[in-house]
Amino acid sequence: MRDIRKEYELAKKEYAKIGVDTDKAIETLSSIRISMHCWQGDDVRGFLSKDELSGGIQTTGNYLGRARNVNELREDIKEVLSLLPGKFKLNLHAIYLDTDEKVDLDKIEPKHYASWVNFAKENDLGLDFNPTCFSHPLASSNFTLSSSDEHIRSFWVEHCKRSRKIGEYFGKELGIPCVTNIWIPDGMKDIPYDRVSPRKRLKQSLDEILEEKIDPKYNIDCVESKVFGIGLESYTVGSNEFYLGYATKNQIGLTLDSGHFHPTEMISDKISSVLLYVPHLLLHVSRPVRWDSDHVVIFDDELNEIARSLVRSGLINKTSIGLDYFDASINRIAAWVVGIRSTQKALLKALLEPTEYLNKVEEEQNYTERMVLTEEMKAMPWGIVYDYFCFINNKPLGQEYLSEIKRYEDVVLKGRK
Ligand code: RNT
Ligand code: ZN
Repeated sequence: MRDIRKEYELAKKEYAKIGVDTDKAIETLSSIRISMHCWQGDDVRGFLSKDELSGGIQTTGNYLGRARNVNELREDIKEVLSLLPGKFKLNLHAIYLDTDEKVDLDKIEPKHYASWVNFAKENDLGLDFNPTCFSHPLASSNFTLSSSDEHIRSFWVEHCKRSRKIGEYFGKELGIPCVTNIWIPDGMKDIPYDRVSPRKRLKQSLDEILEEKIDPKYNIDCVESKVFGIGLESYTVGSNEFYLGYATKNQIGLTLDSGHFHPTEMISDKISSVLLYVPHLLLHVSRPVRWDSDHVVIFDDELNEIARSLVRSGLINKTSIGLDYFDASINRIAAWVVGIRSTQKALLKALLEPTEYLNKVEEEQNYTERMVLTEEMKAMPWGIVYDYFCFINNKPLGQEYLSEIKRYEDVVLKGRK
């Protein structure tokens, strides 16, 4: 049997030697609400219609136990939360509305999401929101906010306007700002002739959507770029340059998704640049494997680099951290738990650096000490500090949660045929 308190005391002493306060790192980690994406639980299907997932994104796999309705999804989310230390937000898409009414996306209202607010209150969660501009008959042309068809364009403008109001409602109800993120799939499979007109229309649509001022105390607007989607390989209307310019000019938030750049291009090095120009950053932490494949987030180099960028630059307060992946080939509860715990570990590891000291060392151009320290820090006992964080929150240590996930699979998930 491990004596985790004793292990922690030893780790704490080791960190004290390099001037790091482990208690403080745990306290900071506890204050970061990672946003858990609801769509991992049901392969991005939602409850609006039976329409297939579209828009250039794809879930692969058919592991048993997909949540088929709002109750099952909530049951799963609660199961995940029971295995995680810390506080969270829940990230909803518009298609996860909970109502008996037959409402289309241009008619959604706060009341259709009221039960999620209750759920959030019961489970001490903040809420984030996303208009769903895909998996819908009016998105079948692969043009939404940039459509040349005025009927289609205005439908999506209305949907996005209403989405912001739902975000505002969440923020007011919960006292935690809602981040409302606009991502659209708009683009072309083959080479466009006219690259500018769709972008002009997207700009116009965003101007209309954002016309009503909403207090960022309640709702923070973000826009998410992409390099390409499946079946949309040749042209993406909402490119990085498009949204970086738009967010800077209009002083709204920018979303960086780790899967939305060229395969060797990392988002970690973009954080400190873009936050000089936009007031808020939303990260969609994902894991691209050769393309925007949305694999489960793991404790890899880029995840660590993202966490370091945030912590070292002191920019964590201007950043929201959301997860964005959808793997249907493994137990979905495990997929969530692994991604969230890995993200917490990366943040903690970064919080356990002697940041001020290393900044000074670097300023003095003492690159030898910088190298020695950053290398030696890699083998510091940060894992014990994470275990202790789990321990004081009464949550499973290490892989202990696997047996509970197996039990849940047997008792609950297997019954979902
Ligand atoms: C798609 C974007 C977008 C979606 C979610 C479901 O490439 O990453 O954020 O994954 O909104
Ligand atoms: Zn994303």
